[in-house]
Amino acid sequence: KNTSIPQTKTFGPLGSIPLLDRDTPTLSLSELAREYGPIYRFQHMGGHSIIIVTGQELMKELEDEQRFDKSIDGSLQRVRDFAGDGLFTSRTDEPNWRKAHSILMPAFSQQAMKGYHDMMSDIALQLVQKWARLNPDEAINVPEDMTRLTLDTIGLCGFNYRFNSFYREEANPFIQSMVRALDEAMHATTRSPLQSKLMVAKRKQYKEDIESMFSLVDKIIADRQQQGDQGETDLLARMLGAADPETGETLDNENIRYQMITFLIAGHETTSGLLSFATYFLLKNSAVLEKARAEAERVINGDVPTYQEVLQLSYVRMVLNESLRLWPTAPAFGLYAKEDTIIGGQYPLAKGDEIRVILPELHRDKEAWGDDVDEFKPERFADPSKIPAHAYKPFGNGQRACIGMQFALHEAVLVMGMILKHFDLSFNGEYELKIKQTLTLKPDQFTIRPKLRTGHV
Ligand code: MNH
Repeated sequence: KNTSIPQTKTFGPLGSIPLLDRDTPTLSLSELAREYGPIYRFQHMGGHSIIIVTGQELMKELEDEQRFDKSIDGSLQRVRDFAGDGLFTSRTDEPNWRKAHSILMPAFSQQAMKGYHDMMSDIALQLVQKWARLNPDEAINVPEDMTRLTLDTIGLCGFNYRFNSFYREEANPFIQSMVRALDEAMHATTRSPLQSKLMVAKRKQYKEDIESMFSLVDKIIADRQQQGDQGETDLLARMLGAADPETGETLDNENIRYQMITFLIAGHETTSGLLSFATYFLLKNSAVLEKARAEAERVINGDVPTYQEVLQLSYVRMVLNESLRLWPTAPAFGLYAKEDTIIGGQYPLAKGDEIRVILPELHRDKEAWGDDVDEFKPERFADPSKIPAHAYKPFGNGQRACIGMQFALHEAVLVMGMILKHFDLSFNGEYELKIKQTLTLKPDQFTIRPKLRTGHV
């Protein structure tokens, strides 16, 4: 027996768009799930609709790559204007997806993190030294400094380029372009094509931003090709040198440009949001903070943890996992049905139907996590065999899951361990969590007062 999928209420030609908060659309979709249940149809403008899924039973089925594949819809289609057929924005059937995937997988393995560890430590130390030299009345804007850290880390590990964000008040011009272009890509999807056409100034800025991103990245590639291999261990060196084991082909320069822009986009906002939320949760949960701090003191011998010590910070890693459960910083991903099918034993889907998995709700499925879903409890991740895998997808799914997961976690554990070892943390006055959404989520205007505990760094 087929049941039709519950449908959100509509407002004439606007579809269900008025139900969305334009600044935090994903949070609105989470709230609608509480009204309509773990699957519902959301009506966009112009008759186009998407199916929202937030429950683990349905997620189990969506994991089947025979029936479902990543979709490049709406805002991702716009991001292609500057990320092209890079890993994140390519369709699985595009030749460069498989090629880049097999060339780059080894560069993101746990083993490969040994090669990035010293570069990650270099940047982490810059953050810690800045915090150690504050005057007593000075506060730190956490998302801003975490963004400095993650951007500089991917710049250095990616292509031996120093954004030097800790030495600037304003964001680097490249990043200003990237953030504006991403913002435009997100907002353009809620405008009609005619509205977008009319915004002449925005379109001009968008074009300029894309050109400025291309020119910086193309120059870095050209410089490297000119100077030749100097023994770099960064991602660029691997992209220029490595061939696809199956075909023997290497990546062309245009695709390398798209991969670099992709790493900058995918690699910095998400990890910085993770570190910011984790800091927030630690401050909110003093027993967790104390346990994590004790681990950092026990495990880390010097000022900076070694590669091995990062692997031993297992409780810190659990804190990050739990933080990604409650506030997954990449909060949704898209799939489409490869053929007509039925999910949940009753809901028919047509070939090509678009699905969005909304993670903050999936991660709060009570059947999977228990009634205390809203509580911050890193202990949920103590035993890997007890993690409900279908209700935990912060890095996406299957072959299209995040290639940078080990990179993000190594970097985040390293810096969190250092912060815990060196500082006492407190809120800067009252703070009530407020979420800011770009393509990713962050705690908005979150400031703290770090106080150096160890003698000096
Ligand atoms: Mn990442 C894909 C989350 C860090 C590079 N990433 C994804 C997806 C999620 C995701 C979810 C799947 C999206 C989709 O299905 O449309 N990523 C994260 C999170 C963090 C993160 C939560 C940090 C925390 N990601 C990183 C880092 C890098 C990176 C760091 C690179 C240095 N991510 C990628 C790339 C893809 C991706 C590249 C696309 C992989 C593919 O489809 O082959």
